[in-house]
Amino acid sequence: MFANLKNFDSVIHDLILAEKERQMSGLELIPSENLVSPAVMEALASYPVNKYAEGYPGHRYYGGNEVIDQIEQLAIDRAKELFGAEHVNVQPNSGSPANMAMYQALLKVGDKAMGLKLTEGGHLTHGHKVNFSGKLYNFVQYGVEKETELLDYDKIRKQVLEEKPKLLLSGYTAYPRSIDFKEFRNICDEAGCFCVADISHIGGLCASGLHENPVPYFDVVTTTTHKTLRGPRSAIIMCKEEFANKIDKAVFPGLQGGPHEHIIAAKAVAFKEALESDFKKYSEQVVKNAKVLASELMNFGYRLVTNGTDNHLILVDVRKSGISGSEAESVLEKAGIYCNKNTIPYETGSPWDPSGIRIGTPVLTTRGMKENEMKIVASFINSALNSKNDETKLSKIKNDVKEFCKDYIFYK
Ligand code: DSN
Repeated sequence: MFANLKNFDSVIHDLILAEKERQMSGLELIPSENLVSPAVMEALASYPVNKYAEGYPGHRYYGGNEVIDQIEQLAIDRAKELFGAEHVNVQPNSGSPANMAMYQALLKVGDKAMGLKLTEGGHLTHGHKVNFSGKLYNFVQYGVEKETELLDYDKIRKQVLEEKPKLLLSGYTAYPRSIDFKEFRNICDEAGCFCVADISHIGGLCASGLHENPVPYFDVVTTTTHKTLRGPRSAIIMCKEEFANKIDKAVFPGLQGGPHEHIIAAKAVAFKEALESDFKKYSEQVVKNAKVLASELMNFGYRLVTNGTDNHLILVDVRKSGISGSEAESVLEKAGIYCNKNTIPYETGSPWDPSGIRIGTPVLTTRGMKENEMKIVASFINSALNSKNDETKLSKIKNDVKEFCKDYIFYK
């Protein structure tokens, strides 16, 4: 594989293979990552990469798009079927531009919108002041409850009715519990505002029925395609027909230029995979694995935000175990276990040195691991965190992790 690359640029070739080796010999627990299938990988490195196709199927600013149109239309049709969407735009290059296009379609600069605070599970593009969303729009943030670390829908309703935003955003990046999308729809109906969601993290779970799917009854829903959905690094926007024109115009010409059609082809392949019955089994296993990993960690004495999980992700409050989130991330990395430091609700640290780590099960489940393996993974995590000052022990754990991973090599 990669013979031409090896011949022409052995440095990049070797680095690419070193990254593959890292992925296969360690435990990737970052919940926003996954492993694409070889079929998706092949579509990614393929001929549509060469084509300019500004516009949409049947309406392009360049000639020679008769094949590209078929690829993009298949991606659209499959995404519609997968999520029960009236309209889908498959061109956004990633999650942030998808959200940018959604806001551009529905809001004017300066309009009021509401999203969950970053430190309590929201995303930068959900209104944080350092991000375009917080700079261009008047974002008011809602939070989770201090005691339960859960959303309180009555409080959110009250805040929405007081603030009167033009748009209410739900869907999060670090909320380990199910979201009551029906309740969000009711709140938006009462308040008369746009009802939108960013389901980037739980997209695959929504598609396979493991989480309530807001797409059929929300105004606009964005999702990345590379997390639980297990597709290429990219995004889509789904909406009701009445918003279709505004969304399409916001993506192109409003924000992006030529769509990345090789990635759109890979998205179409991923959607075909997600429409198959195996994907539902995969999603079920993702959730089962997360529940077992969460309960094993609690058995070891770790405090989890909300004391568990309903989805694919777990937030561990590691400060209670005498270590900060950034230290924990780096100690685990030395043991070949990859996670990300993360703020927890009512954070007392900073985003650079927060109290938590965020872990999840999409990658390990793709590699074929099940409940028993999660028990072993929890014990690797616990041993590594307990060996934080012992480089020799951490390097031994890294070797043990590598041995363990040999039975779960996804890319041969
Ligand atoms: N960076 C993604 C995540 O890790 O959740 C969200 O954009």
